[in-house]
Amino acid sequence: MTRTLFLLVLLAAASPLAAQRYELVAAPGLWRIAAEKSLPGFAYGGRFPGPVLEAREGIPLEIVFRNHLSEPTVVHWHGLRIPAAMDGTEMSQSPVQSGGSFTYAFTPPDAGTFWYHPHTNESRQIERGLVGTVVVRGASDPVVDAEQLLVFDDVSVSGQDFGRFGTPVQRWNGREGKVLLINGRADTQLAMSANQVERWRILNASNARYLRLALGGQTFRLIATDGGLIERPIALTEVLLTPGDRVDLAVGPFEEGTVINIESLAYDRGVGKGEAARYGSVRVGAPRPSVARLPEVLRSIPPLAEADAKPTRMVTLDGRISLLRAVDWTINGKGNPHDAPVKVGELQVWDIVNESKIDHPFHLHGFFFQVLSQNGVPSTMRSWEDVVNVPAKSRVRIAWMPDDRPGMWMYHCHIVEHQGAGMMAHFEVVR
Ligand SMILES: [Cu+2]
Repeated sequence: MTRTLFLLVLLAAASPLAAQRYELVAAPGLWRIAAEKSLPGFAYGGRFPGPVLEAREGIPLEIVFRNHLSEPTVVHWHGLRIPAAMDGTEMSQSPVQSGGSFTYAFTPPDAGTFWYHPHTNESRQIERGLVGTVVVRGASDPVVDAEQLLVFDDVSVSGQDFGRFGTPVQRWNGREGKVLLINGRADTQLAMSANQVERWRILNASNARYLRLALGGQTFRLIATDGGLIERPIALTEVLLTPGDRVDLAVGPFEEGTVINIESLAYDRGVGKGEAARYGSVRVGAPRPSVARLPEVLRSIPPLAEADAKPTRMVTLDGRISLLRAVDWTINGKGNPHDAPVKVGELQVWDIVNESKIDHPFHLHGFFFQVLSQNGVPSTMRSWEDVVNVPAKSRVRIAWMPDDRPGMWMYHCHIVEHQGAGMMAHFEVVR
């Protein structure tokens, strides 16, 4: 008996699998978006954006969530490949009522940059500030000199409050605001040291605004996307992030004294001019020694299917004019349809066809996919994704493998007003 107890104690002390535990409270709070401007927001952990939940690949995570809002909510773990019961949607659990709580417990299987947000009344709750990130670290993360986590967002402001919610224009275009934020603040000034290479983890948490990110024309290297590291760093001067998207960039080295604009280039997603805009800047200070080491090969991603693989399913995105509601957004001709089940272990090749005149960012819950082609043109880069832009009048072919996590899942447009207006489907993964 004593010996067994001793062994148990030893195991508990030495176990590398001890769960990382967090408490997360959603509550009303004042969101200071600029020195002179505060908005009546909703905060996770009293912060805008919410706290960064640090996690490690393969180490259990437990998040005790408490709802101190006056309305129900649920917390969705965007991009994390976890059991269906922990997905945090109204499909997988009852909403957490005001004053209630729910414990999310899961083990993040992948290193990468993920995020959490409500899956109830998304347009209002996300806009009011309910956004946070999960950084899952892995054994093969490249060595960098420093790391910054940048949450890009926009808010529509009217006086000392948010602009009106639920307008017909928002239902059509998604809700865009004129105030552009990085980490909850307008006109953010970042600092970094000359001679160093930083890893910037970037999330576009906007309801609808696309971010065609550029750093004043400077070259940076893309090293990771939604599902973690890509195969090799890719040198770029711009990268497109739809709502819900993440990228990790290796930024620098730059020379001392350089000031670089953090901006979005003009992008026409079919709803007007999509003008260029500035979010903030980064000032490069005195040089410091660098220990950064970016390998030529980050990891290998085995292909799931050839670019011309035969599709097993078609998902058609479209919209139709509604006299009552301005527009209804549809999947395969229906609002919020129930799609056919998929079987564990059976390769899925889906054609996402956008018949409408505006872009839609397609998001699949709980599973990563590879983008095989767009309009028949094979992808030049292999990566794991959970969001992909489907441009107006275009076809994007993806492949994904349902692993053994049966239950109810969903896919939807990540312009959250479109999702709320019907462009969301659920389906079952069955054994
Ligand atoms: Cu959409």
